[in-house]
Amino acid sequence: MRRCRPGRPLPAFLRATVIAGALSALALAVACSKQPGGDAPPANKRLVVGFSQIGAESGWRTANTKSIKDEAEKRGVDLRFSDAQGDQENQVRALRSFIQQQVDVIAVAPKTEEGWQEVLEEAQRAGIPVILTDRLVRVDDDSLYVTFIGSDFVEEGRRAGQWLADQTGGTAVIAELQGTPGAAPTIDRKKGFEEIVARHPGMTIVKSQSGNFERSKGKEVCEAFMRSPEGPQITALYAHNDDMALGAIQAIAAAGRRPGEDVLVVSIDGVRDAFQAMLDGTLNCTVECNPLLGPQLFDTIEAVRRGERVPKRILTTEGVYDRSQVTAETLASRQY
Ligand code: GYE
Repeated sequence: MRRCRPGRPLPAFLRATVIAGALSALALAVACSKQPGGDAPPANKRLVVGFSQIGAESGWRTANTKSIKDEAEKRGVDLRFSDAQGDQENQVRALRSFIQQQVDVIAVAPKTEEGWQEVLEEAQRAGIPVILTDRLVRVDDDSLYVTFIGSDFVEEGRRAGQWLADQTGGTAVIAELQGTPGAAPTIDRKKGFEEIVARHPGMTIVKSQSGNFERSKGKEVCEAFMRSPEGPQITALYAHNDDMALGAIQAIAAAGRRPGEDVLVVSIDGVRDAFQAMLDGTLNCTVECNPLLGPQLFDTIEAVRRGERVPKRILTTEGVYDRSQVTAETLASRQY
């Protein structure tokens, strides 16, 4: 269990179960090994992994980077880490550089879904397996990547919507802060949430705009929501991540409304600051999305290097936290 500290029992609702989504396992051994005949590499050769990260836009991302770096160090992996500073073109350049360096495996957290076909083909031609972590891409041929390790973002959106429907008896005037345009979690979290809204005629989304997964942008966009003609009617804010919700909470308060009371706030991630806000009473609910993907990522990379088959989709399961469940102890036990 990745989030349970050894020797320290946690409440049942904190115990996250990591499940390997046993979906269609593809024969990956051939694509995943540069050895003739698919033989595993010599055991004493240090594994070289190139990892392209999106940037540092949120608390989630910072925790994700740390998890991956820590795990690489623990396992003695030579990690070539590249921070794209929020620019997908830098990610494509990083992948090309990893190909040139002939790394053993490439891992990437792709900023948006589109724009990966060509560079993934280049990696495939070079015989370098690519693992998608955190976010999915849209490509013509899914043999261009070995597996996708990450959360079910549609389900997260549904969970946020369901929480709001339950809380309000299906009546809410909603403002939505979307994540980065074109990013898998933005598209999917919107979709899942809208599915639930569509089932409740009393729930309407009156505002929806991107806050780019950033706290400052979330605040700025929410200020505009509050100033708009619909502003005074808004009774709920749904943010695609905690950071934007935390920015929005400031904007709601500045507009003279009580966040958590006059305007219910629900978001996704479950970072420590969100738990603090739930304790303070300004955030109502966070849907967990676990960033601690390092152990799972390197387990998968090592399996690929051994020539083993891995599932095409590796899923993490996560919980939903309502502020009524949150205590100082819950906050203290959060690892991110
Ligand atoms: O929710 C957000 C981050 O891709 C799941 O990206 C990730 C999202 C996460 O910046 O906080």
